[in-house]
Amino acid sequence: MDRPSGARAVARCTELGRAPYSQMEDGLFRPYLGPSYRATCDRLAEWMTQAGMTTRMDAAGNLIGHYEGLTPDAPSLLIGSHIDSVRDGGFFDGMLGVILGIEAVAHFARAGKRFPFALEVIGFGDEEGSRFPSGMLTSHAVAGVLEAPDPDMPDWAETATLATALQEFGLDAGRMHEASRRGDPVLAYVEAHIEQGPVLESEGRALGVVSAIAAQHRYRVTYRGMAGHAGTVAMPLRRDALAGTAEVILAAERIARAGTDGLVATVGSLHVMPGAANVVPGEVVFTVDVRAGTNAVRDRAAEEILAVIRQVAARRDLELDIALQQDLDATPCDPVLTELMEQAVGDVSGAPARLLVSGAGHDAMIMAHLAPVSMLFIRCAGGISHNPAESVTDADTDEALRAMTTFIGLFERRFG
Ligand code: HGY
Ligand code: MN
Ligand code: MN
Repeated sequence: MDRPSGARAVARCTELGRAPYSQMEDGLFRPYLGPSYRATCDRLAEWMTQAGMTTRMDAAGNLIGHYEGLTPDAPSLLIGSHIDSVRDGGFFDGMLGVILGIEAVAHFARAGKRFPFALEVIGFGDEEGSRFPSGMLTSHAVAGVLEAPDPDMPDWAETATLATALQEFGLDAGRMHEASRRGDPVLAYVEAHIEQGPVLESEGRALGVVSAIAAQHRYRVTYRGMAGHAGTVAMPLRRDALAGTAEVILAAERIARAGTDGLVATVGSLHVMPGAANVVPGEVVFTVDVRAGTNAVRDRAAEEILAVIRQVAARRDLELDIALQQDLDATPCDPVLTELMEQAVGDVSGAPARLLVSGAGHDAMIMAHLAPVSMLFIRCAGGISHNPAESVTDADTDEALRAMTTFIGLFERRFG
């Protein structure tokens, strides 16, 4: 396949779904700054170069491909998504948006087409927070809104700190902020991403246009009780951290089920210590992820869940530590860009575009602090994501590529 196409984009995402581009033997885990991340950046840089771009790694470890505009000092249109993945994730979450950016540039390079703006394809290093407990770290750096990250922040596996991981990668934690594009002539940021939900498939549509991205709070909670012998500690005497956590999990589900405006709450990770069958759990570290279409609904639900967390700690005599790890406001996409994206989708699909709110978070939420943003959604089978069963079709991806190149043409007409 030597020409840009949906099929080539799918094939490339699939190639990157296994070793050496994955840290897992039998699935995909591509953590920020790990060896599989380095191998993936090298492969993407090859494809960027073949597409007529120059490439660089910025101070936060993001990979950037640059397709010159009509003049060297032309402003930039950024197109991108994230390179990292969740553990045992799908091949297309994030990566499809990076690859579609490369395919769109390759399409124009083959035609010898240049624009009054440069096209820059950016692969963000850390969106998922799957290596360090801090998602979207590197788009914060690019958007110029990175609050000095703790260089001693340990990764989830506690094998490295942010500083040592960056150092191994040839970067310096103290200079991550130099990735900032604040003050640069960045015209807009566009992200193509799988929907990760069932709407497009249920309506028989290949593409959708994102109107807004849901608000998010993510907490890391620690309950410390008392480890003890499972055979000898009487029930009334126990300070069982896991039993307490179980109460919180069910309360979070109950509160979210009763909510409105797309409210969802998830306890997704749970670390039980010491984790032995014959020991009363002494300590549990778990996460609580709360999202909704508006900040107000997110905040109300989060407060309700936090109140339960505190009540359970008091009643069960558990020490408590709560850390807010992710605090993302509901983010509307730029109305003018969204209209252009709707027009592009309408042109390629022959039907009025479907607007929808994204429950999943994206780097576009952060890039909105830097420039106007727009997002294109692509149907994924069963809406399945963060799961190796995640899949897209060549045909849908081809339609997405045509929508992206059409959008860039409309963008040139409007802003060129
Ligand atoms: O959690 C999210 O919404 C995204 O996958 N990081
Ligand atoms: Mn994801
Ligand atoms: Mn994603």
